[in-house]
Amino acid sequence: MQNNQNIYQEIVNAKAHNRKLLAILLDPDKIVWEQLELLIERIIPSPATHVFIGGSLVRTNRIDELIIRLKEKINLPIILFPGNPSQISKEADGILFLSLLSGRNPDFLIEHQVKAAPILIQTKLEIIPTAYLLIESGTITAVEKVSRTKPLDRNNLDLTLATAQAAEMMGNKLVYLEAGSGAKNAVPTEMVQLVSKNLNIPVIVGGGIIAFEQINKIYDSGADIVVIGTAFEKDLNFFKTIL
Ligand code: 1GP
Repeated sequence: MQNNQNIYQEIVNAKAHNRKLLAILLDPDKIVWEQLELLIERIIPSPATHVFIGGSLVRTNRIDELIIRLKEKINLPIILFPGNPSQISKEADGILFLSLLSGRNPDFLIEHQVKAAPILIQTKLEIIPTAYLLIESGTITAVEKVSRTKPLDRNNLDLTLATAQAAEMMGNKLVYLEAGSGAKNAVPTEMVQLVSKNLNIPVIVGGGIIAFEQINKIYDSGADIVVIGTAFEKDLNFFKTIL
């Protein structure tokens, strides 16, 4: 399988050519192992350009195994999207090295990162510093509970923009606007538009995106990567249907 040495550069190139990217998010705890072959068969013809692996809390110790199985058949970069350092796997190609900048909990601003650094230094993972901004979405999400942080007000565009701008100035290479897995309301398109327009770094948008039109609207608003988790998890034919 391909050796993904330059995941971030590929994302930047895609942005430069207005080529939109799509990540399928797999939560290792929610994998139905008996259906893994089917899951893989559905990912291969899908429009996915990346596979993200992670969750707010992951209990299984089968992350390595999952990635090895995926890599046997899927020729896409596999990127960790971890809720904490226990979800690091050397089998992946890269990691979103997240800072939860919408919140003020030091564990998610620096503590987890300090714990992760000595582990990551021993891997070949491509490390992509990513500002993670949780946006209020109508209900309390798992990220909010686990991180014990408040999301940004979905109507406060100025504060979200200032947070995203600070994230870029701090050297983050991506901004992830997150409504939360299974969110009732996705990130507002006006917010995506404002942040994308004012930043140079690529913007990822995820949480509560369940329809084809919604994906297109978010791309049209300037998002570079859309993340689909729950919709595909609930219906392995999701991409078949929307195509
Ligand atoms: C969650 O943004 C991702 O971290 C994906 O959300 O599960 O709602 O697609 P969904």
